[in-house]
Amino acid sequence: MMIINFVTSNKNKVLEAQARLGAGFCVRQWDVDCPEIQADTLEEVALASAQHVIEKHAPKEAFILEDAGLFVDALKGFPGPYSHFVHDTLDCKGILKLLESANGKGRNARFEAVLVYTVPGKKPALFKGICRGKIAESQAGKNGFGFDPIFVPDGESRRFAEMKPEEKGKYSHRGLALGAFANYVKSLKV
Ligand code: ITT
Repeated sequence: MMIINFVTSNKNKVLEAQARLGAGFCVRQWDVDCPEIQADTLEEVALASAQHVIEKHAPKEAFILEDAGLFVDALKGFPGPYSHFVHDTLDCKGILKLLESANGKGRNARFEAVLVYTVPGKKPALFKGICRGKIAESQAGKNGFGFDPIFVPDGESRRFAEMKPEEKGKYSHRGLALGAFANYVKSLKV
């Protein structure tokens, strides 16, 4: 069993990671103070956060952390790396309002996640996951977090918030990044 320290303030991310990685991994939340810088790409934000954790806490164990965001086509990729702030301010309702006159392809969007894996003394490794889909016309569902009540992944008719963590992980940006990470750590062991 491999222990994974996940630096995040978000319990849902830990739940999703455990559901996606399964029994061979034990995901532990490490909720250390980690200010999120504002930058134009998820990669920059995630790497800066990892660097902050290393400098401030000098961890002796490996850890992962992740930065994610929702990119709406009709809004030219907004809110993207600003998703946390926009969720706190506009919330799902605000995104629906911005898309009021959009239909068909105009509601296309994607979630992206960049996961950083840091082993003490080594260069960080990055894994990216992209999940395409669309913004629903209304909110529904109680599961998940953030923009899950308004996002329908391609190939599904349900929103993320209407799925169990295991189901969401099959499609999600986080699930895809975690899958690539799991393959990487497994490949190091053989
Ligand atoms: P961290 O402590 O891990 O940073 P966070 O909730 O701030 O937790 P992010 O900065 O990675 O997470 O994500 C920014 C926002 O993007 C987040 O607040 C959500 O509103 C949204 N988001 C990211 N992943 C999501 C997902 O899987 N489902 C719904 N919304 C998501």
